[in-house]
This record gives sequence, structure tokens and C-alpha cells, in this order.
Amino acid sequence: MARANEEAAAALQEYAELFALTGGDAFRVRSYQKAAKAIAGFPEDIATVEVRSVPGVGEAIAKKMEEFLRRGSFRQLDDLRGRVPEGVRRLTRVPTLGPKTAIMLYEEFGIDSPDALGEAITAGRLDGVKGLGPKTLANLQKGIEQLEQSGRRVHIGVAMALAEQVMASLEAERIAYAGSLRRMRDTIGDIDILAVAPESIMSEFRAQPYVAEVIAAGEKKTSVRTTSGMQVDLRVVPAESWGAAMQYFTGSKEHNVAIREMAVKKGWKLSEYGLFEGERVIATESEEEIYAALGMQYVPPPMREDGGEVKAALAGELPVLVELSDLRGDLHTHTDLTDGIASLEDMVAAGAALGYSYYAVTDHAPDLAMQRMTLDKALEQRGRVAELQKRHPGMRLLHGTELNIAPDGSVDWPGEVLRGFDVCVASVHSHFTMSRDEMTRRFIAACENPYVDIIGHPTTRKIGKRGMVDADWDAVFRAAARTGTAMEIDSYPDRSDLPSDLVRLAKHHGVKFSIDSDSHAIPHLAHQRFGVGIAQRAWLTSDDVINTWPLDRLLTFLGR
Ligand code: DGT
Ligand code: CA
Ligand code: CA
Ligand code: ZN
Repeated sequence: MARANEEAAAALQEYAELFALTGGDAFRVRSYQKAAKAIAGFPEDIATVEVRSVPGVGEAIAKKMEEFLRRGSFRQLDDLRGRVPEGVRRLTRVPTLGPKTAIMLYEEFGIDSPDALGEAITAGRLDGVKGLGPKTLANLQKGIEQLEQSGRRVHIGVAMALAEQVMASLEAERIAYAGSLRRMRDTIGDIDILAVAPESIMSEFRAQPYVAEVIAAGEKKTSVRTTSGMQVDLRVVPAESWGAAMQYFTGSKEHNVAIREMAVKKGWKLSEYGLFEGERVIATESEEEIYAALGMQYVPPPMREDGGEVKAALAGELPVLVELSDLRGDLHTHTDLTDGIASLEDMVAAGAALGYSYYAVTDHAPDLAMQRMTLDKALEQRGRVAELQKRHPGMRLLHGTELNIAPDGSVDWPGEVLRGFDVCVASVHSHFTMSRDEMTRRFIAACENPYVDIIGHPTTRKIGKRGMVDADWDAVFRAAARTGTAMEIDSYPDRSDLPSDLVRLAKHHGVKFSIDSDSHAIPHLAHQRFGVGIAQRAWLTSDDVINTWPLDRLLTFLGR
């Protein structure tokens, strides 16, 4: 039976420790500690009895506990959590590290993060420190590792779903995500949400069922760890400085540094509250006004990485980025004939509902043995596609396949079979650890196959699971450009493959791209938004992306 006692006692104990840390009266500290022990040891669930009946619990503590039972925290605890230095709070997240030790490490050694603590222990800087024996230090190291594991970056699919859940759970006049998520990075460290809302949004936020732990609670900013382990920062900003706050908290830090320098050159100051000349407000309400006041084009968030965008925006030379609405189709999708879970009919209907001009079905080819594909099955599917085409006169169905690139660069079927497909994606699904030279030759051979149109998920990475294969990408992209083979931007968020830095390199070599969903189920079709984010981070225009092209131009590219 779950009792409220332990949690309430832990909160009171934490409050006692924070109270002591902030120089609180020692007598009261002891009375909080005694009350915490008494609550933990009380035989009945304090949620079902008068808290005042617990020995040692007076009126003031009872009030705090009643508030805790209502909403999982109490005002004085929230205040102290907000007041203790960020570095100390960060340290206290390390399992087995109490606030007393944290503040000692912070004040005497300047250690302000779990990372810094790990380095200090490894370097032996804490050897012989009173209260930190070898066993304690070893436990702290273990705690740091645990914390790192729970705080790892996640792929954008996980982060986006959580951000949308958080925004939907809160009442606000205005609410949006900023940070790396808005810049569409493929991995996200934490989620940054800005809101224009009454102060009560903070307690509403802390009480949400997805909150596992409140890391810091203040009036302007609350940080929580969610049940999935991700950190979410919620900031309440004044309505009139919405644009400035979005600009500041979208980052990247490097982009902001560059922008701030521009402001300083004009004798102005740029902060999260706005662009100012002394007391005079120059721009605060929208990002557009801020960039315009600085004499620049508006810089779309995915470009804000200090990768030349500031100079280009000043010169008025930013490219017009490809957008989701530019996509006219999807060139890599699966059905339940191989490892998809939806039928051909349902997938095609879902594609048509998205208003596509064309849609390619590209089930796996026979060399991926576990899929049990055969030429007969593929040809039978081709017949069904032709039948289905009659039901969807507005959308051209393309019968394709996802081939397997063998170690020598060959694919599943000979040319006379490949010729019968409208589109061939070719991907590496095995032998990931070949040497760089062999892998490079493998990709080049695949590009040189006249029937291979698109190299699927080229690096084969799976975020958090498998790294990229090793290849001389310059050589591969040169071959792709020369042979007219598109590189895929596989939008499936744990792939995000090619990643944006390689897309940028490939574009430099004159390569074209296909932004595909690699769908195995109907909801996956919507993943193309993530692929578009990758493309935008690489400065692609719609001309670079073959599946924004009208059908005729696409068919010419495919050369059938
Ligand atoms: P992440 O969370 O590692 O995926 O990356 P970001 O870019 O979301 O970084 P984060 O969450 O630390 O900070 C959000 C934005 O706040 C960041 O992109 C830029 C802005 N920012 C600007 N200056 C500073 C600063 O001095 N400190 C912090 N923490 N953020 C700043
Ligand atoms: Ca962030
Ligand atoms: Ca953050
Ligand atoms: Zn594949």
C-alpha cells in the first residue's frame, strides 16, 4: 500500500537541508528534521488523518504538509529550490550527494556540475577531503554515470512529442517551444518552452502527471524532469517581449553571440527583453522586427548555428528554404508485404489524403532475407498498384523497391528486372563495419548502377544505437552528382539520415536529395517534417529536393 508519508517526509527533509544551506535558524532546522522522521515513522497514512496528530508536527509544519498533500510541493520549498545556486542544485541531482556536500564542493572547490565533480574525482582533487572517503567518492562516480544515462540527448521525434504534450497540457495566452527543438536539431538535450501566462501556470506545470521530479521552481522559470527522463524548462515571459525572448531562447548561443555583436556595433543592447538604445525600445515584440532593426533578413531558426547565416542575412542573400508544404510526394514507403504494418491500399489512401501528386511504394527486396520477398510477390504487387491507380486519378502511384547494397556494391536483381520498377531506392542493411575504402567503393558502385535512383539512409546510423558507417563522403557525393543519383534524407527521426552537415557537404558537390518518410505505418508519413528540418539546417531550397518537383520533372530525373 502506497503511503504519502515517505514522500512528504522526504520533501520536509529536503526543505530542512535547503533551509540550513541558506543560513536558516538551526533550531528550526532540527524541528523540521524531527518532524520528517516522525512523519516517516507514523503508523497511519498521513493523507487519511489530521497531520497535526503526528507527534512533533506543529501548526506551521502541518500547513506545509497539507499543501504538499494537495499538490506535491509547498511554497516555501519551491522558494528555496529557486534560491539555491544553480550549480548546487545541479550537484544535488547526483544520487547519494546531499545538499551539504554540494554546497561545500561548490564553495570550496568551485565544482558546479556533475561533470566538474567527475573530473575532480578522477584528477584526485578530492582525495583526503574530510567526509569524502574512497568509498564515498566511488559512489559519487557511480551516481554521476547514472545521471548521465538518464540525461542523455534524445532524438527529435521523442522530444517533439513531449513538447507537444506539454504545450497541450497548459493554459496560456501564448506558448511555443524554442531551443534546439525549434532549430530542428536531430538530437535534443532539453526542451525549452516559453509562455505568456499568469503565474499559476508554474504550479499547474509541476502538478502534471508527466512530471517525475521538480529540478528548480521559480517565478520565471521552472525545470522538471519528466517520467521519460527528459528535462523541460518552462519560462514565463512578458507579452511585450515575446519576440525577444523567442529570439534569445531559440539560440543557438553562437548565433546569439554574433547577433548581439551587431547590436553592440550600433550602440544598442540586445537581451531576452528586447533591443534597446539606452532606455529607448527599438524592437521587442517579434523576431522579425528585431532582425529588421539590425539591418538583416529574418533568419529561419534551423539556420541559426553561426554557419555563415549572419553574413548572408546582412547581405540579403539567404536562400529561400524548402518547406514541408513544398513536398509533392514520398519516394520511400513500406507496406505489410514486407515489414510495414499497413496494407498497400491503406498506405496509398493515406498518401492521397495528404494531397500528394505522387507516391512510391518501395518494399524490401529479396536479399534482406528475413523479409521473405520474391520477384513473384513484387510483380503481383505491381498489378495491385496498377489497379489501385484507377481509384486515385489525382496521384501518380510509382511502383518501386528498396534494394540492398551488397558488400561489392551490387544489388538484389539484374538490370532487366530493375528496369521494370518506376523508382529504385538502394540502401546498406548489412556489413556495416567494412573499411573506409571498401565502403566508399561499395557506395560508388551503387551510384553507378543506372537503375539506382536514390541511396537510402546513407550513413545507416540509428541515434543512440548504431553509429555511422565509415566512408569517404566527398568521394561518394562526387559519384552521386556525376551519376545523377539522389541522396536520401530519411526522415524517420531515429535515423535522421543523412544528417544536416553531410547534406550540406553533398549539396556543395551538386547532389540532389529526396526527403522520404521511410514509413512502415500510416502515422510515419508525418515524419517528413523532421526531414524538412534537416534540409533547412543544410540550407536546401526546393530545387535541391527531387520530391518537390512536378511529376514530369521527377520522371525525367528517374529516367524511365
Ligand atoms: P540542447 O538543449 O542542448 O539541445 O540545446 P539548446 O540550444 O536548446 O540549449 P539550451 O537549452 O542550453 O539553451 C536554450 C537557448 O538559450 C540556447 O540555444 C541559447 C539561449 N541562450 C543564450 N545565451 C545563453 C546562456 O548564456 N545560457 C543559456 N543556458 N542559454 C543561453
Ligand atoms: Ca534546450
Ligand atoms: Ca534549456
Ligand atoms: Zn532501409
